[in-house]
Amino acid sequence: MNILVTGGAGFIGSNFIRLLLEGSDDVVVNFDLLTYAGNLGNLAGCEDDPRYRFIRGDVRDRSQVRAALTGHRIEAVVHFAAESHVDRSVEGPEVFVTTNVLGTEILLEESRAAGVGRFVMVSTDEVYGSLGPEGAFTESTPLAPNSPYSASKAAADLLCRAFFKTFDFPVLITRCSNNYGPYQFPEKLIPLMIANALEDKPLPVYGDGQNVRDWLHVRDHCRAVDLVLRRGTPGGIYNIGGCNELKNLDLVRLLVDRLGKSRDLITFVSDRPGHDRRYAIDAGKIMAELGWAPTVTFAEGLSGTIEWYLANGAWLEQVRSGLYTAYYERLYGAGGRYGREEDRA
Ligand code: NAD
Ligand code: TDX
Repeated sequence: MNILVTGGAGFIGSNFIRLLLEGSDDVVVNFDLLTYAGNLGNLAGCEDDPRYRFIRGDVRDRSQVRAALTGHRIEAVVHFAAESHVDRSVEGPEVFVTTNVLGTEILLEESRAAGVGRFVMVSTDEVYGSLGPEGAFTESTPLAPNSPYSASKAAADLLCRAFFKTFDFPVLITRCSNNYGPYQFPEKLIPLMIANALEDKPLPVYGDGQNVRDWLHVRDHCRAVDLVLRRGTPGGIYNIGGCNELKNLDLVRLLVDRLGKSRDLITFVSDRPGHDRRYAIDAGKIMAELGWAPTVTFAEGLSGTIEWYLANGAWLEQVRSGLYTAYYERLYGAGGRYGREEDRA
């Protein structure tokens, strides 16, 4: 197959491209705008593979999307490209609407016109909103997004559903829980805490630190997306999760201990506005229908991830330079949304 992967220079997209190049005969076209989150360094070593091509393009640009689809005779699309960070969507929602909603709509229309035979929408569990202490999201849980990020993902997810219902366009939707692993941008919880701890910088825990996330290794997410791409039922929605719930504070303590740092680095800061309390995924459908199950235990996945960040200081240095520094200061510096209470006083 000729597969267009959007957002392939990001965290999950680059791990997915590596999986495809290692385990299939497919031709892979990576279509990515290279925003602050996109980095061709994430694909180091793939450039020389004759089955891999890169196009710098914007999913909001219809002519670029059309040229990529027709120029490479694309048969399947896996759509990862998005603005993906909740805190940034609190700072500035607009780009989340243009990229995540309009970009998805353009990609759907052009893919349909180009006769694409499979279209995987990489959605998220955040479209379901927040859970109380019991229960888990199933594919029929009503959508109730709480952040501009999750609202934009829900809009994109529903547009995909509409293209299936209205045009019989073969869309497949995945809704996964929190990923971790190599190449994750250090604005997200796990790499941010590792990077700060290595420099003995404060570890900002939002609110009371009791919010719960369900963590899945990125490799297992990618395996699930690959299965849905090849064997999923068109129009189907597939939840993906790790059955691995952790409170943020427990996770941060675990990281600090593994890194041999002091727990005194942990700093409670203001809560994230609209902060979802708990996510938990019922992944029974993909397990029963496609035979998927997580393979990486959290203990081995977290150790491997810590080792990866320790061994890739140059990568960390590079992605944290420039614009990221300004973002970090704006949010976490004195007077910022997540600045320390004592700095604010
Ligand atoms: P990421 O922010 O690391 O990567 C996003 C990529 O999209 C970047 O390479 C960026 O350059 C590219 N991009 C952004 N705007 C673009 C545009 N207009 N045109 C083309 N490319 C553009 O994100 P990620 O964590 O790898 O997430 C990938 C996808 O998976 C997203 O759709 C996200 O909503 C979804 N998801 C993520 C998680 C998670 O835990 N990270 C969980 C479930 C679902
Ligand atoms: O500095 C921090 N302190 C903190 O307490 C950061 C960055 C986060 N947190 C908390 C907020 C969340 O409860 O940690 C938890 C995880 O935060 P993020 O890493 O920002 O992830 P989350 O908001 O849960 O969203 C992620 O999972 C679903 C991805 O970023 C999304 O793209 C995906 O859809």
